[in-house]
Amino acid sequence: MNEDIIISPDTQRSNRIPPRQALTRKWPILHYGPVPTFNPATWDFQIVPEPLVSRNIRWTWEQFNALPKVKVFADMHCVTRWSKLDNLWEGVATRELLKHVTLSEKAKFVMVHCEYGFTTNLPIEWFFGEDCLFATHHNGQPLDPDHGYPVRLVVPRLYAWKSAKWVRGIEFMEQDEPGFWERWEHGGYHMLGDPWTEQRHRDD
Ligand SMILES: Nc1nc2c(c(=O)[nH]1)N[C@H]1C(S)=C(S)[C@@H](COP(=O)(O)O)O[C@H]1N2
Ligand SMILES: [Mo]
Repeated sequence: MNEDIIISPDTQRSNRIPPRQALTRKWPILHYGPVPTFNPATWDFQIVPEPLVSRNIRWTWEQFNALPKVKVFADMHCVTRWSKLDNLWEGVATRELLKHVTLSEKAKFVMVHCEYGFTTNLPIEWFFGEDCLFATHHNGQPLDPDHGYPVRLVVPRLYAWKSAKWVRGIEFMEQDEPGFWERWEHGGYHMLGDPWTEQRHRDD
C-alpha cells in the first residue's frame, strides 16, 4: 500500500471485528433526522471558543476545501452491531486544525456540531488521533449526501456515532458534556464509545 496512506492501527489487529459485531459488505445508512442539502455559498466551518482557542475561526467552503488532505485506511463499527472494514477515506486531518489555532491547556474535550443541531462529544486526545479526519471522499468518490456530503468526521477507533456526518464546527470544552446520542433522552450512549471494550451505553 502507498506510503502516503495513514493506516488506522485497528486494521492491523489479527481480529478486526470487535466483540458482538457482525461484518457487513454493504454500507448501511444510519442517522437521526433528514439529510441536509449543501449550499457552498452559505456553508461554513467554525472553530471556537476563545480563549480555549487562540482565535475563533470561520472558514468558507472554499477555504476549508483548500486545506491539505490526507488519506486514511480504516474500519468502521456501528453500535447497532455492524462493522464495515477496508474504508479508504480522504479529507482534512483533525490535526490540521492545530496549524491554525493554538489550544489552551484547559481544552480537554470537543463537541462536534453538525447540521440540524446534531452533536457528539469526545476527549481531545481521541479527536486528534493520527487516523482521525474530516472526510470529503470515500473509496475515491465524494461522499454521498446520505453518508455526510460534503464533510463528515471519521474517528475510526470509536463507535461510528462519533463519526458525525454533515459537520459544521468544533467547539472545545474544559469539561465533558453529552452530545445528541449521549444524552439520556436519546438512549444515553457512552461518553467515549470504545468498541473493543463495548462502551455502548453510559452505564457500561
Ligand atoms: N449528523 C449525524 N451524524 C451521524 C449520525 C446522526 O444521527 N447524525 N449517526 C451516527 C451513527 S449512529 C452512525 S453508525 C454513522 C453511520 O454512518 P453512515 O450512515 O455513513 O454509515 O453516522 C453517525 N453520524
Ligand atoms: Mo451507529
